[in-house]
Amino acid sequence: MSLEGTAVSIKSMEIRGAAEIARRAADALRQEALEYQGHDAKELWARMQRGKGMLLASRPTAVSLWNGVQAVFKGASPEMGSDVLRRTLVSNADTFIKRANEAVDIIGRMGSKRIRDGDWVLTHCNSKAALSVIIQAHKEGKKMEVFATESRPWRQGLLTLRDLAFVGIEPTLIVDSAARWLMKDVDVVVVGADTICSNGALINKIGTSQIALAAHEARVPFLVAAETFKFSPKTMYGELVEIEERDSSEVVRPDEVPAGAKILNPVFDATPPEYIDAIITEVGLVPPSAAYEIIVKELGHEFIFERN
Ligand code: RUB
Repeated sequence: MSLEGTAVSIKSMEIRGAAEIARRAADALRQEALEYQGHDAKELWARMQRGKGMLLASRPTAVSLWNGVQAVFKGASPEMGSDVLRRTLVSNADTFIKRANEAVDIIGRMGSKRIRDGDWVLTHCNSKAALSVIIQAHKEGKKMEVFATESRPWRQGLLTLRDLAFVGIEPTLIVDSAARWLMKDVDVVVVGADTICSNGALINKIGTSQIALAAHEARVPFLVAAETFKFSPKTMYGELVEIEERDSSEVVRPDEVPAGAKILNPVFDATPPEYIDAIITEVGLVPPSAAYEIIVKELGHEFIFERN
């Protein structure tokens, strides 16, 4: 797929999920570098910067996209000459994609220890990292009742049902508004992350914060499965995370809306750190209060100060 095609597919959500958009963006930049036939480093650089801009403009909320794109450019500059520049970009993209894939498996193995035989597990939306935890527990022979929220309006819950059924788990779908009703019987909630802020707040699919609140009230552990590239260096400098709003037609058909009525469709929300029991990353299970440290240690200063 071309770089333009990747950006369009991320925007339309044909490619979706915070980790997947980051991997596919890194891969698109890798292809762009490989396809460049010339020997002019400045021309290659300009082309890559244009591609970077296009990808970053596709969806605003998940910092994984920004981190993935920055990772491709790490240590690269037009001064290194076109061949070295191309090799650097390609190798950076390969490393990012490999590590991102490995992280999901590590998170699964670590997180599964928090699930006990017989547990009722609730998940929201469709997070590969969260599902890795549940699927690993299933592989270890733990019997679970797994509940997936529908995740209106896009209904990612149906993807979750498919992913779980594929490995032999028989999941149950609930509508989003049934989450608090079910919570009294739930043993653990596991969700993914689009962004984790430096203060430990979680940005994830709309409705996550309501589920976290219900879990907190019912004293049910609320776990977040998140690769370290979901942590946001940008928030260290006080930047607020932009919450994407999508077209109202994702919520209702335009002909269903009476004249004078409006539809609001924010697709992510913020969960305060006090409702999060632990964040399962590929470098360990950490409290939300460790977010600042994760950003500094895992994403590095060079990364943090790259602000464009
Ligand atoms: C997806 C979503 C997921 C996170 C984490 O939203 O909120 O929970 O992206 O997913 P959307 P993963 O469908 O709007 O992209 O663990 O797969 O990165």
